[in-house]
Order: sequence, then C-alpha cells, then structure tokens
Amino acid sequence: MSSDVQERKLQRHFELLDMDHNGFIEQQDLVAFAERITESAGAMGTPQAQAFHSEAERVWQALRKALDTDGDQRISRDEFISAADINQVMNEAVKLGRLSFDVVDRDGDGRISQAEWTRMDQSIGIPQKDSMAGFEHLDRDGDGYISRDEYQRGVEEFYRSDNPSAGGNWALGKF
Ligand SMILES: [Ca+2]
Ligand SMILES: [Ca+2]
Ligand SMILES: [Ca+2]
Repeated sequence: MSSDVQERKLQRHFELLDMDHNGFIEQQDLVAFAERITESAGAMGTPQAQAFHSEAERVWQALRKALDTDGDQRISRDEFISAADINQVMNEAVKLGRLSFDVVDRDGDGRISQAEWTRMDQSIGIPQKDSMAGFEHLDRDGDGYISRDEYQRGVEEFYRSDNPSAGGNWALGKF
C-alpha cells in the first residue's frame, strides 16, 4: 500500500498530468505534458528535449504494462495512485524528472532560476503561488537557484519519500 503522503502527491500529479481532463491518463497526456515543458523552455528539437520525450514514452509504456490490465490504453486515477508501489513505473518517472532538468535549464548555466522554474510550472498548469512554494522547498540552501543536486533530490523525494516533511514533496507545487 502506498502511504498517505505518496497518495497525496500522486493525486496532485494525476490532476496535472491529465492534460485533457478526461479523468484518465493516456499516451497523449504524457506527450502533451512533455511538449508543454519543452515548448515553454524553447527547447524543441534539442538533444535534451529528445531524451526527455523518449523517456516520457517509456513512462507511458511502464504505466501501460503495469496498470492497463484490460488493454483500453488508459489509466484511471486509482490505478495511477497504485503506481507508487510499482518500482518499474517509479524508476522511469524519476528518470523523466531528472531529464527535465536539462530541458528547463534554458540558459544552460547548470542551475534553475526562478524564471526558468516559473515558466515550466506555468506550462503544466501550476498556479504562481504553488510554484513559488515549490521553488522555495527545492532550493535547500536558499541561494535563489535550484542546483542540479537540489533538483535531483527533489525528484527522488517527490516520487519515493513518504516523509511528510521532505522538501521534494513540493516539486509539483501545493502539497
Ligand atoms: Ca486524459
Ligand atoms: Ca539556468
Ligand atoms: Ca540552491
């Protein structure tokens, strides 16, 4: 059973990932989610974007294989929440999160500025206030940037931690 903390995070993730708001995660949702992030960063067609989009496809395939038992090519909310217990899905999700760093770091200085962060969050429908809270939680040393290490730690904690005070819980804003 996934913990209460993990369930809250995945509920939130489901809402953001269900781009067409039809109550199911489908391949097209993953594609649209990745495209929005890439477009907002102006990174379409870059090798970083290609790696990111390929990984989004692997996340979809992992979800489909693990959860789409009736083969209708869509994942319900309850099925999605249950993915917290499936290592294969979580591993691919963490990889996708890690790869997003190089897409979002638009100026390539090896860290995510507040502007870069806000652009990404806006593109996937995270309100400004939540986005700020997320930034503050991920920027552990408070230097005004999310370093690669801070970002990776945030991604890991978002998908894997059941500690209610883990900063990474805020990676997708409101927690
Ligand atoms: Ca959908
Ligand atoms: Ca940057
Ligand atoms: Ca920092």
